[in-house]
Amino acid sequence: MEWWKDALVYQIYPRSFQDSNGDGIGDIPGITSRLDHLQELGVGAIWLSPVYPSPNDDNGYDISDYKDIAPEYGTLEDMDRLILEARRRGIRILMDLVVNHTSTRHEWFEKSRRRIAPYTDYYHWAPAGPDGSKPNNWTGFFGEDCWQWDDVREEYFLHLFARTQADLNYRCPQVLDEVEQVLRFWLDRGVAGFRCDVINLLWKDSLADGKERLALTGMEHYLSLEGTHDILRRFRKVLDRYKAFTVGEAVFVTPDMARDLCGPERGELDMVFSFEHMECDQYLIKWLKRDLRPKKFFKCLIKWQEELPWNAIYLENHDQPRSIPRFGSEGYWRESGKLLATLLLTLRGTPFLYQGQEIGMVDFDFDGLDQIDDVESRNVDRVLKGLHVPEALRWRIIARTSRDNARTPMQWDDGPNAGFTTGRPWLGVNRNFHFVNLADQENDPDSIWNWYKDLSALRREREALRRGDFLWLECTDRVFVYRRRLGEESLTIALDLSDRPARVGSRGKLLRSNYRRDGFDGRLAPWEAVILEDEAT
Ligand code: TEU
Ligand code: CA
Repeated sequence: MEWWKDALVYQIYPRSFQDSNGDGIGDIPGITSRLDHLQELGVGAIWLSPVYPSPNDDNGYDISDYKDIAPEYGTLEDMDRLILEARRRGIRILMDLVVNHTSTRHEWFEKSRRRIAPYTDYYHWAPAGPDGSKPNNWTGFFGEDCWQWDDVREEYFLHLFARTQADLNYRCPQVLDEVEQVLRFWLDRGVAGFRCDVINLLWKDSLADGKERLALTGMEHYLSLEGTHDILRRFRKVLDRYKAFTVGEAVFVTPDMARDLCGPERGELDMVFSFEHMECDQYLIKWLKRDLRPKKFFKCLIKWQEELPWNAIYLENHDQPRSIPRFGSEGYWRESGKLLATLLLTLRGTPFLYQGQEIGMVDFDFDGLDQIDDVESRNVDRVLKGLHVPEALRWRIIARTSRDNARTPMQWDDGPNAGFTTGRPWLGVNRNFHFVNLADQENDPDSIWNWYKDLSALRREREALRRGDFLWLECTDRVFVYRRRLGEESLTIALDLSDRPARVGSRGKLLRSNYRRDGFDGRLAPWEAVILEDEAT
């Protein structure tokens, strides 16, 4: 029953996880060869970022065939084997469902642009205005405008993301049928469910002009609308037959919107990824970063803990910079890495761990834009260049926020290319792999890796950590103290997110600390995290 409330989910970015054939690109046999690592960590499910055929303009989020595996990642047989081998280790597989858009190389698009039935209206097509102007004033997510002219059809098509990611038109009933077939295709092969990409954008109510905004003009025409809820309830009917699980990536959601997407009575999603806690270190948009204000961060976490019965908990994914430089401190790399692990594994909800986080991987150490692959980063650089922003500043902006920070290859050991590939890696390996790698940390009882393993086991042992209530006790500009309680079982977690010692009011039997100490007297060292067993009152 609701296995996903007890599971730790591990996200794999296949391109960067493990290469098995020396072409420099991670692949499915590579993942299968590393399943023991995940089993040791106590992982209950893997979310696989897309492995379908794709021109890779957005690394697989531009899909050209939903029912196959990209040749560089392997074959359907490799996928079947991964599902089987994972199952043998008690690990479920979640596929990435990217159905807001397809690649413009998808057969549906190729036919739609030629007005071949029934594909004619699979996408949002619109003619140019009298002066050749775009159909509306909307702006896109990737720093470019969201209408692309198609010479074949002689109309514009809508793309909220990259120019080669055309938005599907859910007003056309066949589109929904197609997606339901995709769901069944993978569920029949034994996957346990889906992570649903930008799922709250599916339904566009009209293509009318939007309100001008700094970021994303037009979003009132597609953000979490009733049409999307209807689609999700349709999907649910298919999913229920397989008892399948879904987590939706929901951009710009408020707690109210999130509840409507995943409240248990809604019959839509099981949980969502919300973004508000990832916005505590920015001015207005993600490219304008500022120092983290811990109190704002804690308050945001508290708000989402209190307002949603259950949610996905995460600090990293393939779109975000690494968490230690961002929410922790590189000066206290080990301590803050363990503190963030503690936060992730003791909040109420399903924790999602991103590959490399379990060994404290940090942002890339690239020197310039030519080492960056990400389409979003490149677009944003182009836009900034157009605004005459000098190169050094452009690089600072991109380096701090680029999605490639999270996409550098997994650091397995201190051999060539960190054990990721015997060939030339598709994206640079961080040079710190000589001292940040799994093999070393396996041999070090005090490592971040062993801390994750230990806490993951503690979470499996202590039902209060999984199913217990959440109650916050202290929240200051650096200290966060909260309690998880279920029946008689009550645990208190106290965190100091600063380079200075702190005092908290809680006492109790010390279960864990990321410092060596015997008992707890209310004093926290810099970046200390403690878990206390509350004495019965
Ligand atoms: O991301 C959607 C999204 O809105 C952002 O997280 C995005 O990465 C960017 O930060 C916007 O500024 C999802 C996927 O996770 C991402 O990898 C894809 O590129 C995107 O959808 C399109 O499929
Ligand atoms: Ca490969």
